[in-house]
Amino acid sequence: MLEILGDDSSKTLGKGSPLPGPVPEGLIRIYSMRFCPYAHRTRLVLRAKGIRHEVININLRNKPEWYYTKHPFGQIPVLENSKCQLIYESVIACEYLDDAYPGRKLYPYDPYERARQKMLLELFCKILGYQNTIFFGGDCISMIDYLFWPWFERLDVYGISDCLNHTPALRLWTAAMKQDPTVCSLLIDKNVFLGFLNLYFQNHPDAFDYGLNC
Ligand SMILES: N[C@@H](CCC(=O)N[C@@H](CS)C(=O)NCC(=O)O)C(=O)O
Repeated sequence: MLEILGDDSSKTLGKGSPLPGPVPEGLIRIYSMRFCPYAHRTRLVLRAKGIRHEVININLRNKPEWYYTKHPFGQIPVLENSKCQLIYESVIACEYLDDAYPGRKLYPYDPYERARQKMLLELFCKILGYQNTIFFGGDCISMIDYLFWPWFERLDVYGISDCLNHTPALRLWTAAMKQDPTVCSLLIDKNVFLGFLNLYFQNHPDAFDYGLNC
C-alpha cells in the first residue's frame, strides 16, 4: 500500500519556517501546493506508480527563504530525493519518476509511441478532437492522460464543463478518467477549490491552506 508521509493536505510552509531535513533513504519528497495543476500532475504519477513519498506544501505568496535553493524561481512542483537531487518542471519530473521507479510504466516503451505522447502534449489543444481510443495513448490510461487531466478536472470548478458538450470523445475520456482509482484519490472538492480561488484573488495569505482544519 502506498505510503504518503507528511500528508497531501498538510499546512503550507511560509517565510521563517525551518529548512526541512534531508530526505530519508527510500523516500522521495515533493514540494507542492494543493491547488496547483502542475503539482497535481506529479502527484498523480507518484500515486499511479505507488511511490512512497512525502509532501511539503509551500505558501506561494509567502515562500520560505530557503525555497529558492530548491527551485531558481521558487516554483512548484519540485522533487527532491535522498541524494539531494532536485528535479523540477512537471513534465520532466513525471518522466523522471517513470524512469527512476520500477512498476507500471506510464510512458509507452515503444520509442514512436513515446514520441507521439510528447507530440500530443506539445499540441495539447489543437489535437484534442483527433484521438479515436478511450485514452490519449490507447485503451489504457498512460502518462499523457495524467499530464492533461488536472486542467480538465478544473473545468467543472470554473463552471465551463459545458465546453465538452460538442466533443463526445472528450466527454467519454473524462468519464473514463473519473473511474481511475489514482484520479479519484486526488479529486479536489469543488467548494474547497472555489474557496481557495476566492481567497487567492483577494491576495489572502491563507489561501493555500483553505479548507484545512488546523
Ligand atoms: N512549467 C512549470 C510551471 C509550474 C508553475 O507555474 N507553478 C506555479 C503554481 S501552479 C508556481 O509555482 N507559481 C509560483 C511562482 O511562479 O512564483 C511546470 O510545469 O512545473
